Amino acid sequence: MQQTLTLPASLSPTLNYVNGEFVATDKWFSNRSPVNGEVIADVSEADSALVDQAVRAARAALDGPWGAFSPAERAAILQRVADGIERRFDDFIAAEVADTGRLVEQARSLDVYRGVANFRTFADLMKVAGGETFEMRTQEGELLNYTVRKPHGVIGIISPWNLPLLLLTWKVAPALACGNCVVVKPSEETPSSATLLAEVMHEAGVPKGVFNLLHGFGPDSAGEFLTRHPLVDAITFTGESRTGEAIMKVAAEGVREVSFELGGKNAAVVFADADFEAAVNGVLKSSFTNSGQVCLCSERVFVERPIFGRFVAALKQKVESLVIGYPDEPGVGMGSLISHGHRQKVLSYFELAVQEGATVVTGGGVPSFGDARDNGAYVLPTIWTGLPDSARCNVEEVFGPVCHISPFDTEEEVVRRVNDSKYGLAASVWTTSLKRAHNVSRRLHVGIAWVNTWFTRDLRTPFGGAKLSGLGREGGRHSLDFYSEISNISIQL
Ligand code: NAD
Ligand code: 6OD
Repeated sequence: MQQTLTLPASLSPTLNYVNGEFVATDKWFSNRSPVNGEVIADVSEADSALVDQAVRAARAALDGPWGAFSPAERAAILQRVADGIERRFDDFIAAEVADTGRLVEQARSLDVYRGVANFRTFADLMKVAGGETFEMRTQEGELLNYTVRKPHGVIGIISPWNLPLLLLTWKVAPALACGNCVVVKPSEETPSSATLLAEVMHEAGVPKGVFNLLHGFGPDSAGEFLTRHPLVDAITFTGESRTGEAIMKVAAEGVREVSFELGGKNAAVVFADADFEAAVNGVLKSSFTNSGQVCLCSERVFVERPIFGRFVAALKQKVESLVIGYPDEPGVGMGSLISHGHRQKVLSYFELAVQEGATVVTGGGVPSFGDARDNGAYVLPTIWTGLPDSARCNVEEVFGPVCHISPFDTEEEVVRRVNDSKYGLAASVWTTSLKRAHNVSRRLHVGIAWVNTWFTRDLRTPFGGAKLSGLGREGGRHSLDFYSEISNISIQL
């Protein structure tokens, strides 16, 4: 089963999209399949001249027809973009799967599905977005205050490789809904679905310069050139916390606004009163979905002592029954990691865990297939126990299919241990006690706490992280607020 390892023909080679045209520079890099290590496309790397051209095109488009579109007209165009993704659903799945090695089923039900939903949601929200009004009496008479939303201008959007289309469109859709123009730089590991999105934007009649796409790397490449460009008014970034720190320093020049969704070291907390089967299946999902490469994945699992042994045994059995293989093979439950480089990082944590004294309950190595997949970026799903909370493997984000399980005795203790982290993105709590669900989830220092579920998303809700996990919130009106300049009009009546 290898047909999903090829890209739609229009992506060979993979080009930048600037001012309504697909363009190449004379610098190229290779997009390699993480499934078998083969080159699947050559990608044009944007140089600083092309980045400048893209940002200037975006600026100019603000003064063109786009600037005159009403919110309802912008919403209609976003719906056309959603229709366009739906029309080419299979191409998007092929692009996402070929770049990442993820399961076809996941690309269908999560990645591409959410790409469509992001455009539809922000189109709908923009149509009903209101403002604030305040009336007051002064000595001179009645004063009426009301707010209006204006676009910031040019938004620089930088996204990671782990959920490429989902995370890119999560930012592009609200930015355009609010009337901005965008210059986007997807991860160098995943240029394909973003390029298909450019094709859809083109077909949907998005005016030239409104959506621009640049390929390349971070430091001293397209990412850094974009964030440093003085005509970029605001930057929205998803990726590693360290990269966020670097971008924040750059954004300080010109006091530009930033929105950051960064790393995590998320916890799952399983109380003895939980629905046992639901909790085991929930943690299987929260630790191993997308080979553990979701910023929300639980790498720290805390299980109440009376059910600890039973839980470890049950999760081990489920993990060992996950079939690893080709993305479109029936019955496969886990694909590859994103790249050999990332596999090296994950394997270094597998080694470190042993040095730190972990018991390897299962996994800890690389699977062997006896075919081309041995050249891919696969690792075994892994469970550790026995490490102290202070071990590096319990402190640092691995971003792979791995979790450490520790026992706990009291609610107080587990809340303290979950919160004892530099990160604060997400947590999931498994319990049948309503009182405990409320009490524990509100005490966790995270941007989102799920109870008896994980990664279920209502796109109207705020999304983001505390501490090293991010800055600001996106989702619903929080996205509209970030992507708008809100002005107050104050009128003496
Ligand atoms: P990364 O930070 O290495 O790269 C992300 C993007 O930033 C890429 O497009 C990259 O080219 C670009 N980049 C890198 N250095 C840059 C620089 N100096 N200036 C401008 N751009 C630069 O992250 P990654 O490895 O692609 O993604 C994995 C990380 O993202 C994990 O830490 C994960 O937790 C995090 N993440 C967080 C969320 C969230 O919502 N909080 C979501 C997804 C991923
Ligand atoms: O669901 C979302 O909106 C979102 N931003 C998810 C992030 C997942 C991180 O990998």
